[in-house]
Amino acid sequence: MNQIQSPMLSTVEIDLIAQRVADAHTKHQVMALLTDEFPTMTVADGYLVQKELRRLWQARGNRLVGWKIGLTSKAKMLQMKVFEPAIGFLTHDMSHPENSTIEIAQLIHPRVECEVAFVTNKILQGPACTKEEVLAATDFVLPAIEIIDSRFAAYQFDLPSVIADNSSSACFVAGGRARYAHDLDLRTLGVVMEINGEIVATGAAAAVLDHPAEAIARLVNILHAQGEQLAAGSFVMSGGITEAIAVKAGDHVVARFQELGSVAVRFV
Ligand code: OOG
Ligand code: MG
Repeated sequence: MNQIQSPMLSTVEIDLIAQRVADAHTKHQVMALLTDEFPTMTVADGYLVQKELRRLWQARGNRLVGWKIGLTSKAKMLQMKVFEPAIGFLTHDMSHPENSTIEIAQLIHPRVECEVAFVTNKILQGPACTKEEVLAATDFVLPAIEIIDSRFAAYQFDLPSVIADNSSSACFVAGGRARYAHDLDLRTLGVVMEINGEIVATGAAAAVLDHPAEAIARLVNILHAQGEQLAAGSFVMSGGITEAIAVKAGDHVVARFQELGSVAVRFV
C-alpha cells in the first residue's frame, strides 16, 4: 500500500517543496503538480512535506487544534479520482465561527463539504486503532462544514501532491448541536447540504468508510505510520459525506444534519 512506501526525496527537496506550498497558501496562488517536477515523490514524501509545513506554521504561532481525513467517501474519491484517504492537520486560524463570513478573495477555488467531527478525550494510537477504540475515546461529535481549497491548478492532483498540500485544508466551521456518539447511530445519520436555499447534495454518514469513526481510526493509523499519535482533546473531521460543491461570493451554505442540528457559513 502507498502508505508504507519509503521517502524518495532528499531533505533539501522536502524543505524546498514545503516552502513552495507555504507560499502558494499565503499568496492564494496555484502551483504545478509536485509530481510533475518530482516524479519519484511518494506518499511518504508528501507526509514529510506536510510535517515541515506544520513546523513552519507552528513556528509562526499557529496552534495545532486537530486533524482531518479526506477522500473517505466514494463520492469524494470518484470526484477527485484519488482512491485512498489522506490526512491533514488543522490549526486554530482555520477555524471560523458558525454563521461567519469567509472572504473568497482569501482562497483560490473553494469547495464545501459536510462532515461529522469528533472531539477526543484520550490519546489514540496506531498501528491498529479500531472504530471501537475511537468511540471509547470520543467526548462528543458535532457537525461541521469543511472549506477545502486545492493549491493545484484546475483543482486536480494525485495522492502525494494533495498530501503535501495538507490535503487541501483551508477553513472549517463547526457548530450545531454536540451529541454523545453512543446516543446516535452514526451510520444512518443523514445530511442535507443547501446553498442559497437550494438542496445541492444529500447523504448518510455511512458513506464515509461505512462509519465515520472508522475514518478516524484510519487517520490514527496513518498518523502512526508518520511516527505520531492523536493527542487527547483533538478536533477531528472524518471526511466529506457527499461530493464537494464549489462556492462563490454571495453563497450562503447550510449543512442540516439529522440529530446534530445545522451549521451555516456565508461567502463574500
Ligand atoms: C482533498 C481533501 C478531501 C474530504 O473530506 O474528502 C477532503 C480534496 O478533495 O481537495 O477534505
Ligand atoms: Mg474534508
